[in-house]
Amino acid sequence: MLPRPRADLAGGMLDRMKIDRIELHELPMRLKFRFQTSFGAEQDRRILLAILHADGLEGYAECVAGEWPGYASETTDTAWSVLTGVLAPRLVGRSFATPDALLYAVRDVRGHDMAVATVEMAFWDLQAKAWGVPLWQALGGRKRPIPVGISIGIQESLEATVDAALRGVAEGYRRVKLKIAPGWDVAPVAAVREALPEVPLTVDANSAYRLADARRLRELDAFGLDYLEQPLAHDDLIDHAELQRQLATPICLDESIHSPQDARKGLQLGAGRILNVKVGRVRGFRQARKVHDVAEAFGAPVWCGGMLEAGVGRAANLHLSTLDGFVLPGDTSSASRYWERDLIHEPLEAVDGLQRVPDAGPGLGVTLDRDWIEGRTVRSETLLP
Ligand code: OSB
Ligand code: MG
Repeated sequence: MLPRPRADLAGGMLDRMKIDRIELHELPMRLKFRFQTSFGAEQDRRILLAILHADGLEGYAECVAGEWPGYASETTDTAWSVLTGVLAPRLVGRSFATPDALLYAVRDVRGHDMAVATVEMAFWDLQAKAWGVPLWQALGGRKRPIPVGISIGIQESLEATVDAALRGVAEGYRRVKLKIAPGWDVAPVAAVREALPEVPLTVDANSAYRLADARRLRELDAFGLDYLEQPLAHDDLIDHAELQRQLATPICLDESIHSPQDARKGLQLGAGRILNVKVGRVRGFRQARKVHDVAEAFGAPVWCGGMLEAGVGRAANLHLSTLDGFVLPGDTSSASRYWERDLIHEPLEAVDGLQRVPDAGPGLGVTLDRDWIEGRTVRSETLLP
């Protein structure tokens, strides 16, 4: 099929795409490691893969909801329920010219951002494929190698933590992020800093602290961290702003940011100086791009967070990371760090801490390993008009 011209560049009307059906698949995928954070541990992921069909093309997206509502209120099951019962009836059989139009059709759906993002992201992939352009180009990014770091879960010992950090740096990763929690903070940071005096080092508390812990968190100022990620409550900006006034280390907001409005309020209040952008957490690429733009207006750097994604979600993160404001290393490390085998054919492997943006065709630039997916699928549903 010939690529259609990009109508918005040509100055014409955008073609609408009619969503004929949505396929959902649930695949159990076991991580190579048990990932422990302040909110829980996970190893057995339940990957929700969505395939949108329109005009003979397929758009892919992975839902980033976890198995347990510890990081966010959504789960694989709530997303499945909202996709089948709320979103599909609004979207299947209808035509949309842009992701904005698709989002407008579900504007009365409060929350469930990860479920909404799943269809929005798949629609971007569809549209980029229809235009015959890579997703990064549709998003307005610039193709470049994407610097990535690693996120190290809470380990059983300081030695194991230092080992994991040393291994990551030996593999070329550009930043080390340690998960922390009360009782597991200054000691692992001090141990890793001693072993790696120069490495860009950060910590992520996933909301485990309270403002009353400010004195403890101030001890982290001694280690030259690039940032302290989401120390306080997921729905709090006021106390983050107070804490930021008491810290030298920049705060990076993750769980607190669900929209460009949240980004504006957080940065205006001084609740943080850096943003972690996760496309699923902010309802899709359109809002992720706006969060990026708000941060740019405030002079705040952003980076692309990870949610232990398989290949489709990892590819989406790499395309998003091509926007100019993504200046800090993201969490999109090599797929082989997480999985024995991925659900796409293309290996998404970092070399010297840099990931290539996948380019096996337009859109996301990845191809599904259909046989493997079929063999592993434990639940699937095709949503028709
Ligand atoms: O807070 O960034 C987080 C994983 C699941 C839920 C929340 C977070 C994370 C990570 C993992 O830090 C990042 C990755 O995918 O490597
Ligand atoms: Mg985080």
